[in-house]
Amino acid sequence: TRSTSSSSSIRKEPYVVNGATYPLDTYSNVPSSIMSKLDRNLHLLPNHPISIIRQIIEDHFSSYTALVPSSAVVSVHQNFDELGFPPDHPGRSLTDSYYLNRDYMLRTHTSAHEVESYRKGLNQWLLSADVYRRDEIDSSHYPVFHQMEGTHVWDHKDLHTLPQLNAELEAKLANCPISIEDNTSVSESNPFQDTHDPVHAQQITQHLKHSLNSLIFRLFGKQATKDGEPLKVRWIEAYFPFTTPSYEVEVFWEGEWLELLGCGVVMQKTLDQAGVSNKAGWAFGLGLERLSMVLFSIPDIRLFWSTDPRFSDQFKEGEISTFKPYSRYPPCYKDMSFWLPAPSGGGSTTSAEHGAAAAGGRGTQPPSKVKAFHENDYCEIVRDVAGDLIESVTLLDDFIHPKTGRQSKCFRLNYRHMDRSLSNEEVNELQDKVQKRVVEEMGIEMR
Ligand code: FA5
Ligand code: MG
Repeated sequence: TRSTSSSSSIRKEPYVVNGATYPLDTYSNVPSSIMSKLDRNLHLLPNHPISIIRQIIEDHFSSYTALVPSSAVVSVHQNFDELGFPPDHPGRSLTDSYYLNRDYMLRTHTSAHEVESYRKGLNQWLLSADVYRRDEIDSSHYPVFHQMEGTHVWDHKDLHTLPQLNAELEAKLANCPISIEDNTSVSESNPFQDTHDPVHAQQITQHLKHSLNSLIFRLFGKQATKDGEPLKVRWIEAYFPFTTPSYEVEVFWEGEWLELLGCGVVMQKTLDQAGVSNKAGWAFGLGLERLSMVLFSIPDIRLFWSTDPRFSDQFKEGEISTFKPYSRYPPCYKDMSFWLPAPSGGGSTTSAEHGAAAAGGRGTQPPSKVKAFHENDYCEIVRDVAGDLIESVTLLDDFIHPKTGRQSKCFRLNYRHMDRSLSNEEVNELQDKVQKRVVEEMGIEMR
């Protein structure tokens, strides 16, 4: 019989984190390569770009309490249930998230700490942490990244101060050289909440937008004009189970729109769970790597994990500087073609985005014996074998045999060492290991 997840066949010992033991079950799917990232804390490392950006944001929102959670392990309840994620939300699936077991997981977003933070009675807080998602492999995706959550809530009796606060923020933004496009509107699909006075909801939304625009101004101020053109930022409508209305903010960078953050007016249900029903306000969650890559011109997300002094010596606390690339060692690619196992229903999806609407039929049930092929499972094995030596995995060919109906795929695995040249023998050895494991664990057949 085949194992029901990609790593339970390999792992025999329960997970131990901060002295707590998490017994394995059919959900357990965190490989040791990921477990080893739990104590890296790049967001707290002095002179690291992720930490520099964190500090600048904390400095900008100086009246907000900066929180750091103790561990990346949260309950499924904290990460999803408490925030109103429906049982069949795609983010919950074993192909998209890391589970220690059916009850505990590695947080997929810093929002997992919203309710406990509101429960502390804080009205303005920031919280930075490492977050974990199973994902594809390329220059902007890594299974561990860092987010910062920020919120500002008010006691209902203090909401009357909002017009004054908004006026102050507007004055500060008056000479902002950034082009901010906002065509969002409040509509049936992105409504105010029934329990909110629409005037207050509007003022909270304004405060959210002004606060984040002023943060963007602070971060991008020096590069506000690129090649004579003002930097372009846009607000778009979004959906999250725990906010409404909801938005995302994107910046136009290197020819495309790059998503920086998600945000919205906090669902009253979320505040009720924390025992602070008398409050209302907003929350955002931003990607610290996304901001750092743009602000420091860092071309590859794996560089953040490098311990090469040619990387780490380039950055200094409080300063946004331009990364000077050092010569990279040559890449080496190998292709792998295989037949997929016969399908058994279940299907596959691709989105781990936390705004995604629920997709049918993919709850937290452990998968059936013959699992549908999912690219994230494949990439995970590649990463477990090759670690940071794998630069990208790209689909070259997807083919269905006209007679047998069997499906085959061909992937190109691009290997590169950050600090030296890889030999062909070394890469062949890695490729062989990957091949062996995917045959054993995914039931596929090499062509
Ligand atoms: C969330 O994670 C929500 N928790 C954000 C939120 C918080 C909404 C509070 C409302 C209120 P999302 O999955 O879109 O949403 O991720 C938020 C940000 O994290 C993205 O905008 C992006 O900057 C960053 N991010 C998401 N996925 C990745 C990834 N694979 N690699 C690097 N950064 C990522
Ligand atoms: Mg998003």
